[in-house]
Amino acid sequence: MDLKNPFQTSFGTFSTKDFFIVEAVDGNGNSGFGESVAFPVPWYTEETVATTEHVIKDFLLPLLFKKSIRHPDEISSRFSVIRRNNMAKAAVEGAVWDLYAKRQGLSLAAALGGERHWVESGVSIGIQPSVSKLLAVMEHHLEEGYKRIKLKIKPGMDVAVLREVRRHFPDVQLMADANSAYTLQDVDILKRLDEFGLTMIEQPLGHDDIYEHSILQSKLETPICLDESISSLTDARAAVKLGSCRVINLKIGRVGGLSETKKIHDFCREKNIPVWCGGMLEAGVGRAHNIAIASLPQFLYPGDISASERYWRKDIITPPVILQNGEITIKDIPGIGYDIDWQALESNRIERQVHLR
Ligand code: OSB
Ligand code: MG
Repeated sequence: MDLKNPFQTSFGTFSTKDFFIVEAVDGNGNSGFGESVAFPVPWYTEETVATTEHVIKDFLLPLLFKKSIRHPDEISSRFSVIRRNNMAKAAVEGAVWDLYAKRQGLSLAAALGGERHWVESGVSIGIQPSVSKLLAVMEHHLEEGYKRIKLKIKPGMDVAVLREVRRHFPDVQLMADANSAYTLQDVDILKRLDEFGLTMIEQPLGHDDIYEHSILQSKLETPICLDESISSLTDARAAVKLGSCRVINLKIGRVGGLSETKKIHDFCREKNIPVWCGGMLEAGVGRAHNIAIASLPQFLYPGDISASERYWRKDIITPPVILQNGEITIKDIPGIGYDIDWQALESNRIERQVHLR
């Protein structure tokens, strides 16, 4: 699917999104849907669209079909013999979770233990060609009602940009995401960000680092939020124990599915670490899964869960995700809460595969 506008991060620019929609079908005419979130190039983490396909087809589906399951929580332990490949695992597990919720007559949010009836929405803004363009984009999204703004930063596009942004928008809930663009050598630059009152700075250092973030956090007032570095409950435990972050961005795909996301959520709740739901430029199915998980109680900051129209001219779900006063309502209907818009899906689909049990 073509993005409305290119999205630029410190590691690269995206203009399209390629993904799989996984449909899990039972014998009674019920269908559950999942969406893969890996990008075509392994810039963010090591997975790609192609590795997702290989791992799902050659390893995960044979494991899933080996014997029956009683609950979707069993899938992540069944898949644990396959190392990592978390986004591939999450796409399959997500489809089964949706199917399970529909069979139970529960919304996916309720099936996951969600308590909220709406989630607060934030927006992530890519690196812009100029500060004036950035201010205009921010203004536009604030008018739409978004409750918090996240700006992508990188060396050379940080202190001066944020100073201008703060001058124009002194009160907005603001944060910055570096996607691993800095090293500990940059500590002086990163300390200068403290004056802007950011709610947090996301993933300043190595994509796989936990230790150096603990050194950096001890030198910053701004809370560090980890994204790329947290791929499991084990990582979350290490990061919290070491003081590497004060907030965690939870992405279902990055940690291998909804069951692992719930475990990290529950651990963070016990440790008083706020979490929020990150985004991977999802189309509607992935977006609906994000909305459902964000209904859990420890999701304490607005997520990167914006309306369908933030990225898509026409989403593949109906109705599209919409914003009301900066919030998204969680629908009390079975499953993900949205129907597939088959016409929209077909107009973007380039292949189809059938795997029978
Ligand atoms: O680091 O959160 C990230 C987009 C692509 C890759 C990584 C990230 C992002 C975003 C956008 O920040 C989140 C979204 O709106 O889906
Ligand atoms: Mg991030």
